[in-house]
Amino acid sequence: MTDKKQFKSGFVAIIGRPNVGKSTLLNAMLRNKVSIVSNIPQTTRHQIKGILNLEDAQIVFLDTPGMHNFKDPLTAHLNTIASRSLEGIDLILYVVDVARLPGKEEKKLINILIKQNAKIVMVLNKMDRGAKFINNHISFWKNEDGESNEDLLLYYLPVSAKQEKNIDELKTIIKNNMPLGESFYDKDTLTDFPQNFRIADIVREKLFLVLSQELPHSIAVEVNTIEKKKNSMYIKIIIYVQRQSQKKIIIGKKGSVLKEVGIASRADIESIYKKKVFLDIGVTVLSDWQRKPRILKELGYWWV
Ligand SMILES: Nc1nc2c(ncn2[C@@H]2O[C@H](COP(=O)(O)OP(=O)(O)OP(=O)(O)O)[C@@H](O)[C@H]2O)c(=O)[nH]1
Ligand SMILES: [Mg+2]
Repeated sequence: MTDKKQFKSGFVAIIGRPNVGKSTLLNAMLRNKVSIVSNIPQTTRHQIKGILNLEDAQIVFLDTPGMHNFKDPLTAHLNTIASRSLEGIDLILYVVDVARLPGKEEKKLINILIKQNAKIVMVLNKMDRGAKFINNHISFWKNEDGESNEDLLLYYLPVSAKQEKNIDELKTIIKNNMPLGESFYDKDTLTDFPQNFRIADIVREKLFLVLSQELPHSIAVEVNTIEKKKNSMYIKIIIYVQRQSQKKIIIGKKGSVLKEVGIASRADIESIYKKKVFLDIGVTVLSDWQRKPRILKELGYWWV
C-alpha cells in the first residue's frame, strides 16, 4: 500500500528550440501519443499537458512550442505560450539536439532558464544519431553568462526519445525531484487537451507527414463539428490556407493528398477513441488568418 504522506506531485515543463524532440520525449515518457510529432519545426502550437500517473506520484508535463527567434505573429504567440508555461513549474527539462550545434536559440533560452526558480535537467536528445555535439551543448550551457551556470543544472542526461533509451532513468530523476503533494487530476487522466484540438492536431501531423516540406507553414486545422454516436463519430474538419495555390497542394492530384491524410488520421483517431470514425475534410481559403484574432481564438490560440 502507498503511504499517502509520501505521495509526490508536480509540474514539469519541456522546453527547447523547435524540432529537438520535445513532443517525442513526452510521448515516450507517457508511453502514449499525446502530442503530435513531425520533422518540420513549429509542429507543436499549443501548450499540451500530459499526465504521468504512477503508484506514488503524479507528474504533469507541459509540452510547449519550440522557442524561436523569428518575429512573425504566429511565432510571437508560440514564444509567449512557451514562456508562460514556465510559471509555477517545479522542474524544467531543457531539451537539446546533440546532432546539431547550439546557436542563437539556445543562447536565448539559457538566458531565460537561468532566471527561473526551478530545478533544471538538461536532456541531451537524439543520442542514436551519435554524440557529435554533446560537449558543445554542455560547455555552451556552462559558459553562457560567465561560467556560473553549472550548478543550476541537476543533471545532464543523454537520451534517445525516438528509440526510448534512458527514458526510465529520466523518469526516476524527475520523480525524485518532485515535491510531496496530492494529485492534481484524476488518476486516469492522460491529457487535458480538449478532444477537438487533439483531433485537429492529428490531422495537422498527417499533413506534415504526407506533404513534408511542401506543406505551407500558414495552414491551420479546425474541427468544425463532432457528432458522437454509441460506436462511431462523425467529424467535420476544415483546413484553412491563405491562398488558392495552397489549397491545390493540400488537395493534391485528384484529391490524392487529402485522401492519404484522411486515411492516416482516421486510423489514429480510431485507435485513441476506440470508435469507428467518419471524417469529412474540407479546405477553405482564408487570407491572412494568422492576423485575425477571431480565427486564432477559434483555433485555440487562446492568448491572442
Ligand atoms: N533520431 C532521432 N530523432 C528524433 C528523436 N526524438 C525526436 N526525433 C525526431 O525529431 C523530429 C522532431 O520531433 P518533435 O518531437 O516533433 O520535436 P519538437 O521539439 O516537439 O518540435 P516543435 O514542436 O516543432 O518545437 C521528428 O522527426 C522526430 O521523429 C531521437 O531521439 N532521435
Ligand atoms: Mg513539439
